[in-house]
Amino acid sequence: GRGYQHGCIDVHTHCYLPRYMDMLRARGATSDVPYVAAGATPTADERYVILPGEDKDSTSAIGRPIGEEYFSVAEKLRYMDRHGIDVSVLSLANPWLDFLPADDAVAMATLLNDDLQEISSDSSGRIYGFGVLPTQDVAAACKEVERMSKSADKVRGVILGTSGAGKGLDDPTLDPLYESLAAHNMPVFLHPHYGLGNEHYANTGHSLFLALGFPFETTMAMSRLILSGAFDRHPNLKFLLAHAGGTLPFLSGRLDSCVEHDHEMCDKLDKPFSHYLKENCYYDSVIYHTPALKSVIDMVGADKLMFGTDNPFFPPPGKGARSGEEWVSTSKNMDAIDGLGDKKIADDIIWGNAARVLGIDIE
Ligand code: 5CU
Repeated sequence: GRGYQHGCIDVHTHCYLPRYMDMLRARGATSDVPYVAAGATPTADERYVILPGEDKDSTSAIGRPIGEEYFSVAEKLRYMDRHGIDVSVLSLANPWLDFLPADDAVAMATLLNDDLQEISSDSSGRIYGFGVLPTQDVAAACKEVERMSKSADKVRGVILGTSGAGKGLDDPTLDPLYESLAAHNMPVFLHPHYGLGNEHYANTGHSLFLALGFPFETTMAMSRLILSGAFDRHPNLKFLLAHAGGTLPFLSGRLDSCVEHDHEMCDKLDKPFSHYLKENCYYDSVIYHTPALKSVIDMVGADKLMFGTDNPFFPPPGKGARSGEEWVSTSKNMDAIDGLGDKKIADDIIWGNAARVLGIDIE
């Protein structure tokens, strides 16, 4: 182990729960993304085609192999043990329920959140969850928040993409949902899926879509949400931003300046733009680079960063993911935290901040 004082909580770790996998398999290769299709031979892994447009691009059209690391809780625990992770706050991965008709999304959300609560309850404290919401139907999403806050004690927040009810997160239609999440002290784990600037990534496989499109998408969604005044209306609303906040830590000074010099925009907000990045946001550590972590710490303080892995994405090649191999994507994120050279800060990122904010204790 790396000698962390308390243990390790992973706040960015996904699982396509079995019920969701069945739905993806049933969609099959004749449907639009996302879908899961059989492999080329009976013994080959199934293939997962997930990202918008990847089925149309020659460098990504066959998707990626998908195996137990994507959907098995036993495999998740094995991976956690291998990497010294004590607790995982599990979330469904993208694209969640975004592609379903509203009625199907509403029904599926309840079933998946019940699955998540059951898995967590049976895990002896190893697993907690971020629930999923049918944001196509805001009233139903509010009801689901209400229901989870009463009956799903292991669910400590929700994961949201950037589409909201179809018009983005700054859509005023979402106000009742934000109200409800803030009232129930449920943080939103904001995660990208759609990319931004996608016209520039042709013939680059998944690489630039994930490295650039994802963080640009988070940056834009959060910036628009802040400019909409949502955090003035809901000061207790908390967001956990994927991938260390996209590019927000690097751009916060420029955002402050540009907003301040646009009086119409500036007058809409009670506080400077970056105030909300400090008061209403937490950041995961999935950025693989010590200087990037330092820029989050410089912007908002070390008490706002939480360790994440993005497992099961970025696995070792071939069958490595299922044979107990080290995941370099995981150890690199731990190395970046160790590279800060401060044991107290490392302990807070690895354990303390998530434990405090999400109410997690050793069982
Ligand atoms: O590799 C990918 O496509 C992804 C993804 O879809 N979602 C995610 O969280 N990380 C990587």
